Amino acid sequence: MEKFVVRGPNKRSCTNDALIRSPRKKVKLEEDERLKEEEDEEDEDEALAEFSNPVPWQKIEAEGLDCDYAQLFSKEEADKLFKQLEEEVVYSTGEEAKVQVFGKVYNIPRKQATYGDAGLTYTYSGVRRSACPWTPTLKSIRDAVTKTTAQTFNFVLVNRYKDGQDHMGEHRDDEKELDPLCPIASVSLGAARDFIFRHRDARGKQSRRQIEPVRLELAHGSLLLMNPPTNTFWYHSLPVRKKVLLPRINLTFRRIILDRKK
Ligand SMILES: O=C(O)CCC(=O)C(=O)O
Repeated sequence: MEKFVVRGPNKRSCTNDALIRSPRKKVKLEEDERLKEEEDEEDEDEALAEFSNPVPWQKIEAEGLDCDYAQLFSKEEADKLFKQLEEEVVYSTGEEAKVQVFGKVYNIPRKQATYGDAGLTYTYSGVRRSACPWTPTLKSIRDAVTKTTAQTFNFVLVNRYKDGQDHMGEHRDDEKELDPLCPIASVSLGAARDFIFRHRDARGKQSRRQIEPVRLELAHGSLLLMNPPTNTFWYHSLPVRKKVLLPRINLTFRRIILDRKK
């Protein structure tokens, strides 16, 4: 997929330069230039190999919705990552494990943790959260996502669902501190769960329009990219699924703007 390909900067030098030099120097310069061009081509091939699509991507599109979905990790890799995260991630407790919705405080129906670059905070559902330092596994998953997407991330929200009773209500990831140009990269490990997008104009009984929801199943080891402007127009949720008996961990990698005026 072309959008995941990163090409190195165009390093070709200006050919006019050679015209004002002596013929011997000119030949030497041309030789240097040819070697450099060959090197540049090699760099470009490496960049292509590194960032070109290693997995079959599936495009998911609707009005104002632009997502890419792929299997990022094999079953063996995903099993190992899940196990490592179970050992490394420390989830919030007490006040930090609550959210505020329309002024009311609720326990969140899952476990949550936030990791990222030093000093970062992220406020959502009325609660401000600080980033814990990256664990080795979160860092390596972040790097795998960056390698595949050519996007950088400085924060991750970890959600752990003990089984299908744990869930996440409809919301948009549209907080002001998120870089609006950066996709949100969602990595799923563990039990497969349904994930539903609903257009903002098609919610509730009073909805203005009839737009079909978009439903996906997020598989073990998968990566879902929610590209802009998806989070402007579409809410998403992870509904209760009583038949799901196994745990799931979801990581949403985000880019927080560093110098946003408060
Ligand atoms: O667990 C999931 O897949 C949903 C996560 C999510 O919606 C979020 O982190 O905003």
